[in-house]
Amino acid sequence: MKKNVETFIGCDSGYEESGIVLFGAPFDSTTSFRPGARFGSAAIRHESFGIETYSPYQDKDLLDKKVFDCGDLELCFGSAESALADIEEQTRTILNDGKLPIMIGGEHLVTLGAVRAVFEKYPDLQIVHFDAHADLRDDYLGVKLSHACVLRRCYELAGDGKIHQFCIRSGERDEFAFAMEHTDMHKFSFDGLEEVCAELSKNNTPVYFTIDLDCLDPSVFCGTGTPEAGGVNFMELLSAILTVSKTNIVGADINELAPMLDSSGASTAVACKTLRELILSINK
Ligand SMILES: [Mn+2]
Repeated sequence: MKKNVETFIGCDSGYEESGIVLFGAPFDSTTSFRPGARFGSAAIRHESFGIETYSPYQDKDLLDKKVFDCGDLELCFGSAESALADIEEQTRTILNDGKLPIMIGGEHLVTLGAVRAVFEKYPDLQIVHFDAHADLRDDYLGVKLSHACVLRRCYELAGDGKIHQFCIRSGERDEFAFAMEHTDMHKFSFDGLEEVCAELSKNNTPVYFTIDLDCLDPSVFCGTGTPEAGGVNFMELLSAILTVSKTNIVGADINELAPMLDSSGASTAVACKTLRELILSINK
């Protein structure tokens, strides 16, 4: 007899033997528009049984990899700082055990907790960021710890020119001005990604890879808090993930699925497939 414990499909190896560790960060307390991302990680795990473990794109199978899924963290909904501290601690533990963390959000602020721990281990860290939104506000309604500010907080750790942003098509004028000075922003598409990743690979630079699923067009992925027209399609995202996978990824996340906002379930299925391809693409 075995316990009936739900993991992402094909990710039920033991902790010791696994190179990749999945965990959920079900937090959405700073969502500005439509909440629900706190249910993202559980929905991805549950609905993953609707997809295959095998990827015909990569000719790889999750059953051939050792991946441990430790479920969702129990995060304090009222306190962003407390939730981030728990995410940071979890990420630090996984890294110290020589494993690669992949976090399933949650809203995008959760990325900051993981990046804090990854940056501590890899001070020369660079970040590859897919998103519709710049997320570079200094504060949002006076609050510094908001999903709208998450890359600005990451910038304060990583420094000038270390954050590579793609598909960005929404933000305040000030955020785009800030990006001109301080980040490597590529608007609307993945143009320039090959060159950025070639440069990162050349120097074996440690990379944290954060995918806000709202980089996808709402016609592909509408189950999200702040959908933004004019996004990329799934095959473009897949191709971009495979490009980033050639770099030295040391941590990753996918975030901003709010499953209840798409009653068809298609957005959750898209998130599951994206996560499968991300896991399979990482050579660990
Ligand atoms: Mn976004």
